[in-house]
Amino acid sequence: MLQNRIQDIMLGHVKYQNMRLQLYQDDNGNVRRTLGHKVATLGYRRIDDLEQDPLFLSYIQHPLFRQIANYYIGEQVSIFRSMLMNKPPQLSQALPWHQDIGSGWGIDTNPIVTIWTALDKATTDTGCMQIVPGSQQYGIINQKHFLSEKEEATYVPKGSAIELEAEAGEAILIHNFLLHRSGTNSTSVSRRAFSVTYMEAQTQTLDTGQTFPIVFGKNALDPKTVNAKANELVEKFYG
Ligand SMILES: O=C(O)CCC(=O)C(=O)O
Repeated sequence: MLQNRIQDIMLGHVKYQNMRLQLYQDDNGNVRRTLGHKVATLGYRRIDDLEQDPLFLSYIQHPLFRQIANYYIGEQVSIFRSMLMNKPPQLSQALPWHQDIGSGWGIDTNPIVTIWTALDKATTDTGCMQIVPGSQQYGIINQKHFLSEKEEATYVPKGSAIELEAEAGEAILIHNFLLHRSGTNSTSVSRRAFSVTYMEAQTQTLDTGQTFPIVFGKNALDPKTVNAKANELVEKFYG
């Protein structure tokens, strides 16, 4: 169902106000961002704000994910992002080694819970995620997002990375400090994944003090009534 729904969203058959989309535009990896759906194509790189879709929201609120979020975070839980990461055939690009930390994203806490779900089979050839096992134990390597070349040599020594291949529908729990990257897709099929970062609901943006959509606890979004995202949350792109 999520495979069909994301296809409908990419093709514009299902639309939401205030959903941010990124198109692959050229071979140099330049992306074009749009607010709201503008182009019908399966070539999107990334689509954010999927919690506005009732089906994706129901998945975000899966009872198992609630247990995980309650255990690591507490009762009141928001999401920093809920996004499609797509590596369509021909168009994909590699994503360099990085950690997903608060300051790099412009927020005042360091989330530690990301749940990444393969919407298609993810293999080495389609550009699955790669990780350095245990690297979350380094803590925050730098206050940005991506590693410098020197940091990469230190923290990702040769032979330390593994490929995280996954079947469609398999979900992977990732600590946000875990070093991860993904390669390119050399096949003729797409590699779509859905990534959601859960965090304490009081988390705010560093510049404007905005909070984020609540998914568990008081005032949590409800798939029956989920509506457009607040303008303030889409005016500037965080993360
Ligand atoms: O799906 C990918 O290729 C990378 C995803 C990622 O970096 C994330 O979910 O934080």
